[in-house]
Amino acid sequence: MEDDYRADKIQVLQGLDAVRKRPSMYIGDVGLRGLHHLIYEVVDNSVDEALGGFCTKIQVTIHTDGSVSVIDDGRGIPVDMHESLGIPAVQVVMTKLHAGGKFNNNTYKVSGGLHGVGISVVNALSEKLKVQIARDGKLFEQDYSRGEPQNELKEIGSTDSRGTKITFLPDTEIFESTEFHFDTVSARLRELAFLNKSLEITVKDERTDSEKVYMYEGGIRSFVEHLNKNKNPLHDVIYIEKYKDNVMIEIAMQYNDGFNENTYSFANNINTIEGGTHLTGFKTSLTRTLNNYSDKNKMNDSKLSSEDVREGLSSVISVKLPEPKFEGQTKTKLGNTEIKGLVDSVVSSELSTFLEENPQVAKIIIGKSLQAAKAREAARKARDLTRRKTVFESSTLPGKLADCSNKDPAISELFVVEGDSAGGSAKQGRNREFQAILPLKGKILNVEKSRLTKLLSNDEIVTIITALGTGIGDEFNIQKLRYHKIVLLADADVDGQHITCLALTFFYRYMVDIIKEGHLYIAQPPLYKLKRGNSERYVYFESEKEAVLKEFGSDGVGVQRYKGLGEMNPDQLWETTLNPESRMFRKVTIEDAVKADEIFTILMGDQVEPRRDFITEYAKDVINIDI
Ligand code: 0RA
Repeated sequence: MEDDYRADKIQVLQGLDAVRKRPSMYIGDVGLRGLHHLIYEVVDNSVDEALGGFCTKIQVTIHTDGSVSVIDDGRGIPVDMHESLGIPAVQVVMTKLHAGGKFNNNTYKVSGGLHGVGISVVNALSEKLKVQIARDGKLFEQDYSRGEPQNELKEIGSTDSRGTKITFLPDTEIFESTEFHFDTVSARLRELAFLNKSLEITVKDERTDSEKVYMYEGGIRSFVEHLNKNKNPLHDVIYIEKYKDNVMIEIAMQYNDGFNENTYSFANNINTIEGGTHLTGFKTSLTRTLNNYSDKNKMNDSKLSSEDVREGLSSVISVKLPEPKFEGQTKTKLGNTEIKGLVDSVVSSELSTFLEENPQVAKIIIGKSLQAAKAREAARKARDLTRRKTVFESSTLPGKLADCSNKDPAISELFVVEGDSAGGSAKQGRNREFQAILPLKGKILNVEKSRLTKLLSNDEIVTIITALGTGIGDEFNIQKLRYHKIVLLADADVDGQHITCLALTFFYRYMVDIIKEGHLYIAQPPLYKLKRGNSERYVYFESEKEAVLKEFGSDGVGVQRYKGLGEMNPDQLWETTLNPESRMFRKVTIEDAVKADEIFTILMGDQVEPRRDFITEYAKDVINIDI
């Protein structure tokens, strides 16, 4: 106890110099991710107010000067004097690391969670920050710059509302870029609205005059409906909500007629991408509960596996607990051991009650799982019959693969190239020391519509898997990956985008770890070559073209438009697309897995309407979406 007390004291007294010296220690990095983290950090404090029942609305605005404001209708940050420090409490919150925790004894603090470091970190990393507080009938205001107060907290008027408004301008001395992305911000805010039912979150972008309002009475039930929006759900969403041992447990689940599992887990509103004890508890319990039910009702004689019961399942697991421990490489794995048993017991009792009370839904779910079990068994038999060693383990690499000579995966690159002719150019143009080329014929199979069994009978797919070396399905092993950069290279036209999208679907569905570990890239071949006299310039984006034309002057400029990769000779392909010094790659991330899944489903699924709407809306840049 005494030690805790001392630690607290030390934390409160720590200033912000450390934050400006080593920002990445506090916000992860100083790239786009870290930049956006500033907004989330401020919003998390408002969400904490909402979790305590004091706040119902949060409004986030991106202003034209690049600053952002976050307004909430919570209690307002306290303004009374801090006893020992002799400054207003708000100034403590703004200038001392971890100060928030001292006052705010909400049970589930979200701020202070992942990188959770408190508003003071945002203050330290902002060129300017203004805090405005409405509290006790009065309005207060104070300004800061790079963490330093620029004036004393002033009372500037009276009001009958309450809340906090924080406006900050990220520091260009710290961040690589200070331009916020509306889509990134609004995706996270929508997620927060799903996770905190009835909380209204508005996001505005004054640069483009756009606005979105998110408010879900159904909370994660609405989240699951959203996940299944473009699929064919088999029943109404099943929802479990239970408060036990100081932990709030919420689960929403719904099966659809597809084959993919779509599970999202959260702890204190943080997306636990690496899973953890809450997810394990849920999976274990789901398998056991469904097996118990089907045994009891004599619905099958063989056991359903954990995979069987999750085929076609969309689900969201959200827990809120007092002291979350985050582990794993990206600190997104919930480590609290007591949570596994807790979730397990809650799901067991609630779900078995649900099944007893809704036998017709139970029948659908068990039937669906049984089908999955049969398909899996058939696939296993087929595999065992045709080969002792799987195709993927065999040492023969596909004939079409022009492998690189270096065998070190860390420096090896695999280019998956659309079409034999472009493949030919790429083979000649590459650096064969570390660049391998795999040309693919036509379109690869639409994996959204196929089960693994069918996938394995498709030549192009098998070729990719063999070249990668990882195997697939139960046998997938990322340790065996032969190239740490896998680069999709297709024409910059609609067909090319379609092929890229198909390939992304394949990786997303069957080798998601390759994306998660950052091994997948999309190459961006140039759209034009502009030439004047001896100067040449490749142009990769439509928006760049005008500027280059201006620079070159209007007359005597040759404009060559590349319609396909095949139009480039091997040297040009090297120079524009393969050469690490000059090429343009886009790393594929799962920044927004919900959105990625939506896109894949719309583009690949069997519902025609949403696909047409989507393509009409995004026709120009179907794959230019943050995935
Ligand atoms: C400390 C204590 C209290 C509220 C807050 C901080 C608070 C912080 C932020 C940040 C953004 N919005 C906020 N709203 C509240 C509780 C003080 C009390 O008991 O009234």
